[in-house]
Amino acid sequence: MKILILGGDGYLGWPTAMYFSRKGHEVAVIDNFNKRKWELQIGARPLIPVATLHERAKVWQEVFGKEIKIFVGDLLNRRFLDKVFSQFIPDTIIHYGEQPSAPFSMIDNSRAVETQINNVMGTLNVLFAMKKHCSHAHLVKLGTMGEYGTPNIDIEEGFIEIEHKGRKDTLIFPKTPGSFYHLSKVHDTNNIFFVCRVWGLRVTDLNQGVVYGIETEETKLHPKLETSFHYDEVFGTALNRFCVQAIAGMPLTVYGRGGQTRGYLNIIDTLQCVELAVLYPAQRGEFRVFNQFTELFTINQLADLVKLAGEKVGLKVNIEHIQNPRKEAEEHYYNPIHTKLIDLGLKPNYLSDVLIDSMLRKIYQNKGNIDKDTIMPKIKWEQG
Ligand code: USQ
Repeated sequence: MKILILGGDGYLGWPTAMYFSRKGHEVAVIDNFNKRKWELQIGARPLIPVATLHERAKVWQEVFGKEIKIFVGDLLNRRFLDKVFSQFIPDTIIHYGEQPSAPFSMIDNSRAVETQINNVMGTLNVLFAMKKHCSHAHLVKLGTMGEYGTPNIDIEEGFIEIEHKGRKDTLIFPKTPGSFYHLSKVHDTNNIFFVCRVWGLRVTDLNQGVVYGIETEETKLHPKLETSFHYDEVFGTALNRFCVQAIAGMPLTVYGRGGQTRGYLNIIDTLQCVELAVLYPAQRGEFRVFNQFTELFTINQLADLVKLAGEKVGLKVNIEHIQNPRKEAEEHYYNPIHTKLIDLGLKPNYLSDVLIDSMLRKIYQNKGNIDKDTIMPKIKWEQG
C-alpha cells in the first residue's frame, strides 16, 4: 500500500513511518518542521536529542534497506500539496500534521489563531487535494478524546442516537472541548464529516486519548531513530511529565484536585490502532469514528503509579497538588465507549510497573538533559 504520513517528523509520525515501512508498505512523509520551530520559540527541547528527519530516513535506509520518502512543505500551501499528491498518489493518508498542544493554543491570541489556521485550514487543504488527486484514498485522521470534554453521560464512538419530541436520529456526539487546540479538532471533524457526505470521501477519525511511552520496536533499532519525547509544560503530556519529574527529583505536578479522568494508551498501541484503521478502511462516503485509548486513569492514580514505581527503584517521589492552570472539571463522570478497535483485533498493552520502570530507566540515562525550568506550568487558561 502507498501510505502518506502528514507530520512525519513528530512524536507519533516518525514511529508510524518506520512501522509501516517495516511492514512492507511504500511510505512517504510530509513535514514543515513547525513543531521544531515552536520548540525553539518556547525554549523547550525533547529529552533525547532527535536527529533531523533526513538523517533518520538515511539511517532507516541503512538499517532496514527501505526508503522513506520525504516531502518538506506546509499543508497550508495548496500548490505543494498538489505536487505531492499528484506525484505520490497515496492509497492511505495518515494525518498527524497539526499543532498538538492544548497549552500552546492557550498562550495568547496569536497562538490560538495559529493553531486553528494551521490545523483547520491545513486539513481542509488535504481534503481538497484528496478530492482532486485520490478520491479513492482512505484518510486516517488523528482527532482527540478531548473533543467530547467530560459530559455527565456516556460518550459514544462519534455518534449518538437521539430521540427528541417523538422523532429519532443518529447525530454527531455533542462536543464540549477544553482548549483552542481541542476546538480545532472539533472544527476538523465537522469539515471532514461534511466532505464524506458531499464528496463521498472515506475517513476514519481516531479520537485518541493521551499517549505515553518513549520507545517502539523500530526506535530501538538505532540511537538515531529515536522519537521526540517531551516533558515540558507545553508539549509534554501527563504520564511522560511525571516520569521525568520523578527522575529530576521534583514533585509530581498534579493540577488541582487530580480527579480529572482521561483515556490513555501506550505509543505502541497508537501504532496498532492506526494499522487496524488502515487495514480495515472506512467505506466510500463513510465518516467513521473510533475512540482510541486502552485504559482510564485519574491524574491522582497516574501520580500514585509513578510514585510507586519510582520508590521501587530507590527514588524519593513526592506528589504536589498545584493550582490548576486550566479550566476543567477536577471531579467528574467519565465513561467513554471504546469497543470498535477491540472488535477489529486490538490487543492492548496496558500500563504496568514494568513499563513505568523501563521509562524511568531510559529517562535516567538522559537525566543530564532535563531542563527543570520548562516543567512548572505558566500558561493559564483564564489569562489567555
Ligand atoms: N495534567 C496534570 N499535571 C500535569 C500535566 C497535565 O494534572 O503536569 C492534567 C491536565 O490538567 C489534564 C490531564 O492531565 O486534566 C491531561 O493533560 P495532558 O497535558 O496530558 O493532555 P492534553 O492537554 O489533554 O493533551 C494531550 C495531547 C493532545 C491529545 C490529548 C488527548 O497533547 O495532543 O489530543 O492529550 S485527550 O486528553 O484525551 O484530549
